[in-house]
Formats: sequence, structure tokens, C-alpha cells
Amino acid sequence: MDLRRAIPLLMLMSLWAGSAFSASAQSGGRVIQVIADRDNTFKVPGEKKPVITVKPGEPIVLRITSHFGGEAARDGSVHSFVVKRLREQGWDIRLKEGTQDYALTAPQQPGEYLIECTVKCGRGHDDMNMKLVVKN
Ligand SMILES: [Cu+2]
Repeated sequence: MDLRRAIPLLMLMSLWAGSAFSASAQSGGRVIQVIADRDNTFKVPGEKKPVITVKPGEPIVLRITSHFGGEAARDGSVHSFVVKRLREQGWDIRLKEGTQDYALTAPQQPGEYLIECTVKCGRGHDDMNMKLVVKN
């Protein structure tokens, strides 16, 4: 095959392979649901308080449903889901309306981590946070 024709084809194939990989990564972790609600609080279905508990290094899929709470950021984000100490590891998610899956890995260090909304989302924003508990 002519190389000039092969290169775009290879690029297309690697794109396809990339999306297949992320899909399998997402199906690999335990799914944990979170709601970033219209009253500008986080909710975890089945839990009285908004807390998620994971094992150190556990692969998880966060399934976050977000609702507009009165204000949005310029990029259209209605909330965010941020652990400041874990930002470098991907715990820094800007949330658009609707439901989206995010594959993440729990930190290795056991303890409690604060999850915050950093988007000025409306009334109650300053108190919009929840807890990540990492324990064996
Ligand atoms: Cu918020």
C-alpha cells in the first residue's frame, strides 16, 4: 500500500483502538453513582450522606449525573468534582448537564479526602462538597 494512503488509515485505526481501550477501562471498575444536584449539593444514591468509599488503588467508574443549579461557568460546566490533593491523578472533573462516566483510580493512601465543587453553581455553592473515604 502507498504510504501516504496508509498513514491516515493508521491514524484512524489508532483512534478507534483508543476509544475501544477507554471503553474497556470503564467497564473494568466498580460503578459508583453520584448526583451533582440542582440544589447544589452532592448526593450518593443509597447513602444518607454524600460519601463514597473505595479501596486503595481500586479502579472505579464514577457515573455522575449533573443538574443546573442556577449558575454555570463560561465553558458550560454546571458543577465540578475536584479533590485538590488528587488533581494530578485526574480527580478534577468539570461537569456538564446530564450523565457521564469517568474512569478513575483511587489513591493508594488511606484516609479521608474532601471532594469539592469549584464551579460557582448558584445558591449553596460554598457548601457543595462531599467525602471520599479510602480504606481497606
Ligand atoms: Cu457547585
